[in-house]
Amino acid sequence: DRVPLKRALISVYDKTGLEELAAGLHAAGVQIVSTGSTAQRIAGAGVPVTEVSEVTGFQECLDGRVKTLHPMVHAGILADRRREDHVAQLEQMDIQPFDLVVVNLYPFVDTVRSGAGQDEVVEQIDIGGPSMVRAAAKNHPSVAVVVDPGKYGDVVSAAQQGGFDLPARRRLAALAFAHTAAYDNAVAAWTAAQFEAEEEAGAGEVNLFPPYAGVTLQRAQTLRYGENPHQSAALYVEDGATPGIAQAELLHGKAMSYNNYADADAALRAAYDFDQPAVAIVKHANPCGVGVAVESGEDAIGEAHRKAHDCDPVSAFGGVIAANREVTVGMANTVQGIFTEVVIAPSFSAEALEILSAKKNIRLLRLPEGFARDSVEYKQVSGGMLLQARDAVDAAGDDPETWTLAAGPAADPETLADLAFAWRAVRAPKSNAVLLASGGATVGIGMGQVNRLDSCRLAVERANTLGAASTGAQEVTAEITTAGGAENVSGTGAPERARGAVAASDAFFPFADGLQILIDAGVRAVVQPGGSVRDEDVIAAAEAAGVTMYFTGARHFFH
Ligand code: 93A
Repeated sequence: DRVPLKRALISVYDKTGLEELAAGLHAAGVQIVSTGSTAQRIAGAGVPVTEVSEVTGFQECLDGRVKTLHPMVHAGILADRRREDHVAQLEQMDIQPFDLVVVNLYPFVDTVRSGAGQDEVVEQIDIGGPSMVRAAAKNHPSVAVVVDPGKYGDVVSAAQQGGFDLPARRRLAALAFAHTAAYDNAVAAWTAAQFEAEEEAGAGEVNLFPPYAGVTLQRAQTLRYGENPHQSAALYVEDGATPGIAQAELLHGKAMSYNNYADADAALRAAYDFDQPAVAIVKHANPCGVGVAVESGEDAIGEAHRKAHDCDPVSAFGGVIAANREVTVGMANTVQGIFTEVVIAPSFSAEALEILSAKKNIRLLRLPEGFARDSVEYKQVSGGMLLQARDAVDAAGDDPETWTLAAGPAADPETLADLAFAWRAVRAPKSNAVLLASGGATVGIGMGQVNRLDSCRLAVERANTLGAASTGAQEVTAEITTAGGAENVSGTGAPERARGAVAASDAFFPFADGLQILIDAGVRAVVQPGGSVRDEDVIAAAEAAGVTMYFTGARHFFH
């Protein structure tokens, strides 16, 4: 059931690997027909090629809008060679069949993402390309279709070996249909978005062009199981997406689990909010410690890690650690003494990699080149999905220079630096989030509570019961974990770290009671959005205690 490759039609926007493909096909005796700049490139490589206009007897026209849309091309692709009547008709009309179609499409999605105007985007809606791809995919009993330059090696091998067999042609056809479907989905989504933007004045500002539209999702990995062992799960990657955790490379350790991926992504969210060397340790999608280096020495990232760890050594047991700088020997030496699930970072020094690789159960993950967060976030809801522009610490009000002093004396530079740190860090824990910080480190995080009062209590309690009698606390953790549970355990002899710390709240205090808990615990300065109807009560409580309080005017819920 192989169809020998005698005549190929090649029309590609992305010219990657084109010369090698053409040379390989030619050497295997395949005749090549091609369009404008594709043909030029092939001829330039010294490979004989026939212009498609020679085949159609018709010049490309309308600035290339009509190049291959012609019966000499489409009958050549669509004739079912198993049918005598089709073969006879081709002969009658003097049309030669194609056995291979290699096409990739105009870069529609990339053009949208580049911020191009409507006319420019419209010009990038490929019509002739998808027509050839769909025709060839439909006629896969007679024709092989290739849309992915990554497959050119297979094409040349097939040409040398008498063509693709039927199962291979069927697989190629399925990929081709998925490709044109995703492409048209992107075109439809963009067209609708233009329409909506024009209807709702001002809505055009945020381009919510769905990141999944026009993107072919490929199954990259079957995961052992999902959030729980009875759930099946897989990792999919987006072709051409901003490189992220899905493209990270596992340098050491067992395969990543579903929860590892989710937690590592949450840790990256926290660590990459900072310009300085920063580390975040995550458990169950929430940070249990965030630290930044104040000194810019050789082991700055090690300093950031130690600070993050000392926030809550109990919870850091079995944690997922993200660093926004190369992992150094200093950091590796500390981490190797702590049971850790995953370390993810842009790189690892050779020695750090050696030290950490000695541990069998740790997973070491290197971020891809050009790692960045997607500009749009999406979340499944039953029956659909929610889309939003990504939250970042770039809202009006996030810059401390724009904060309003609402109560107490203005902060000295050191306090202000701690407040700025706390404000960045409080974006990472799930709402309601209240976070205590000191010296570039979190010292108590209250998160995920259904009221802000409980988040305040939790932050204070953690600051005062966990932490940096840190070796002691680690020993306690190890004992308890062997006994079967590490949660809700107090370290012994921990210092009262709430006293003198600063606090940040991800949204305003609806009443003065939450703030009062922080004040009673000795917190010296607070930053919060402000904007509650009871702001006056909240301000009065801060004033009465002589506590500094800034309003940002921005909030950072994270659900
Ligand atoms: O403008 S089109 O929609 N009209 C066509 O007839 C047509 N034929 C091929 N676009 C068309 N193509 C596309 O041109 C292909 O999908 C490919 O992306 C590109 C290759 O053109 P060139 O060889 O001139 O670079």
